[in-house]
Amino acid sequence: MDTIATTVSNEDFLATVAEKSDGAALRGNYEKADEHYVVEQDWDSYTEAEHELWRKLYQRQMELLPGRACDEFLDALHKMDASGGIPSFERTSQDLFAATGWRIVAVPGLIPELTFFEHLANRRFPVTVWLRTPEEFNYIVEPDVFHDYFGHVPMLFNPVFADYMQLYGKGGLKAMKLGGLDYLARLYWYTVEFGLIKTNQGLRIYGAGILSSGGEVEYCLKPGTTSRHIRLDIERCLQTLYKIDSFQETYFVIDDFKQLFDGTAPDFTPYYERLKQLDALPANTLLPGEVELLP
Ligand code: HBI
Ligand code: FE
Repeated sequence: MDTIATTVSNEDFLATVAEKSDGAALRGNYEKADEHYVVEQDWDSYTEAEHELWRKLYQRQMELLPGRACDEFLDALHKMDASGGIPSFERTSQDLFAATGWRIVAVPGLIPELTFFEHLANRRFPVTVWLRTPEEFNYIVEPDVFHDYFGHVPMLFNPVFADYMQLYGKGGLKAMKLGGLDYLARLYWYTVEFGLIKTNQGLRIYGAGILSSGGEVEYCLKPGTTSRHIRLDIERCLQTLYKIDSFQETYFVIDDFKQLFDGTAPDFTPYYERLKQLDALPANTLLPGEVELLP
């Protein structure tokens, strides 16, 4: 493992996240996690019922995503051949490393921001090892293996997006020193989790939070809803609050993945200084001059 900053102690982290997710204890088993919060995937421990649930989740998404997800996602997902059951992270990591130098690391669930950013900065994507229960088929609070693997990993096969994710990780480590973490979390939320991209055929989805969800795939591209679809401006995004437990009220749209990379390359320090003097914008804001991109 490459050099890593000191991570938050296990107890402090578990207490913090338990507090944040209003007391609900974390699902994962953190006992065997190493200092980078990495565990073994233990692929043999998955039950047939879990593989069957994975197939059902996968099948539901594949009924929704063609024509709505971006080609970069669909092409990579097809090559990953993960429809038959919960995949082995090791096997995928070999293909992913060959494509963009990224690897999957197995984690018990949510991990401290510092450790999370450290992994991204070193081209390691943390994927949760446990799968949701059948009762959580339509909605789950914490990211599980379906959200992390199905939603996030295919996009890491795209070289420009893969570079953006590493840049984001490095930016996260800096943001922690500058008190910019809350702002930067919004950029992650509105791009990596809920981002849309403009194509010749119309808007398409690249955000993992939508790609791995049931209802939001159709909703985010439906004309005439109260949600906004506006061109991504980094500083505007950093200032905008987001929704945790409902469909997004704003979707930020990029022209291409290079816009993400170029937008994240500059030093964000001046952005954070300016934003600290401003109020955050409500999630449904439309500022004068902003154009709605989904008629
Ligand atoms: N941990 N395993 C995991 N997965 C995430 O997506 C994740 C995390 N810890 C922190 C976090 N995301 C967010 O705070 C990011 O905005 C950093
Ligand atoms: Fe996610």
